[in-house]
Amino acid sequence: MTNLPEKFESFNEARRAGFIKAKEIKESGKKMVGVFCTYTPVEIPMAAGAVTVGVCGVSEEAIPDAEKVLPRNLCPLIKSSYGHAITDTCPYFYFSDMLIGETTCDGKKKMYEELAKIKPTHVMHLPNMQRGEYTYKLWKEEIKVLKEETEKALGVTISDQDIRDAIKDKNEERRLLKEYYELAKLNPSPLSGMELHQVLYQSGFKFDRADLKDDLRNIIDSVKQKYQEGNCQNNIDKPRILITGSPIGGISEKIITTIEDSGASIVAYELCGAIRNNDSLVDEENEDVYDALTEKYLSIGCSCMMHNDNRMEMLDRLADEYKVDGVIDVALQACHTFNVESFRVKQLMNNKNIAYMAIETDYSKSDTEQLRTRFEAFIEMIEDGVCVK
Ligand code: BJ8
Repeated sequence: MTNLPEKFESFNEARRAGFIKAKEIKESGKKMVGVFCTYTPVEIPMAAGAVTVGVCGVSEEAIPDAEKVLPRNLCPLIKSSYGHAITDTCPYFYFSDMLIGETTCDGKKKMYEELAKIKPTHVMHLPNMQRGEYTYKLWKEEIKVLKEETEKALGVTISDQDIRDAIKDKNEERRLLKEYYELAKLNPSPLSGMELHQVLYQSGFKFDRADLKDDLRNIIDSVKQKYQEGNCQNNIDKPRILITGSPIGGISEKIITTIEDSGASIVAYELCGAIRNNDSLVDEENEDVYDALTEKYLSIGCSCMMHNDNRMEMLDRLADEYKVDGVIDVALQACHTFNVESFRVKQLMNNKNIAYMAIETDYSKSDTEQLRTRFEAFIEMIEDGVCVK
């Protein structure tokens, strides 16, 4: 990476460095809770004094082992997560005292059944829709059940004040992450797509909460200062791209680097771990902490939800705010919900006259050159003023 503040390095290495930190955390007597999804109200395990960590698999190495149990034509994220779990090759899974799953997609639901055989696993019953009083009550009740299950699993008591403190703490992180990714609204963006992605993704592996916030503050200030000094790697002519769809932690190199090598500037990720879960805060003023958490988490716009208007509204808004020229919609192999929903995203972008392309891929590198050809053609057409539909 070019002209980066030194602090970037600590983010680039956070996931790897976190392996050792995780061991230290466990040795200090703290609990660790593994989570898979943005719908998980992490404030509950945080309120229990636990460290939360994402345990979604991001490499293909463990997939052959997973395929001894799971079908081959399943999402790579699910196979990788399960494969690392059964081969003891994910330290975060290994150190987790408890896993929290959720009834999002079918593949993950069935994987949780298998994971529960090797690790204490609580699965939250997430409604399939976001509308209606019954749905709201169900999810609120589920958050209360999660609190009780976490207390039992970790041997602690969680008070409302503990949850309130965790809400405040997590909101502070969300505000900083948002301030960071919103730097890419500048034209040209001061950040490369990989810098944008790495800080968002790797933040989840910085376990010291105060250090994380300090590092984010420093990196934001440092990027701003360099930009004001005229130090920017992008130029104003690069097409501005928004990435949306399935999580890209396992395909970041293949997607981000290949797109930017093709001459574009990635300015926004409507993805989990990025804008999708950090755009809105939990209401700190709400006297009922469970209501506050229910409102926040139930509004997340993932394709697992029926009538997923929230994602469309967010995409519509982001496309304008980030002055996007093109949208690349990424579905992981066999991710039916994002694949099906791509038609709706395409219609939305067509109506806005924004270039759109959809791809489906997995964790292997075998399609990198094929994707490169497609990205190059897409970006060239944007540069030529053609709205790709
Ligand atoms: S809130 S995106 S983290 S469910 S595992 S759905 S890619 S087939 S991860 Fe997700 Fe929560 Fe939604 Fe976000 Fe598709 Fe694969 Fe399922 Fe996946």
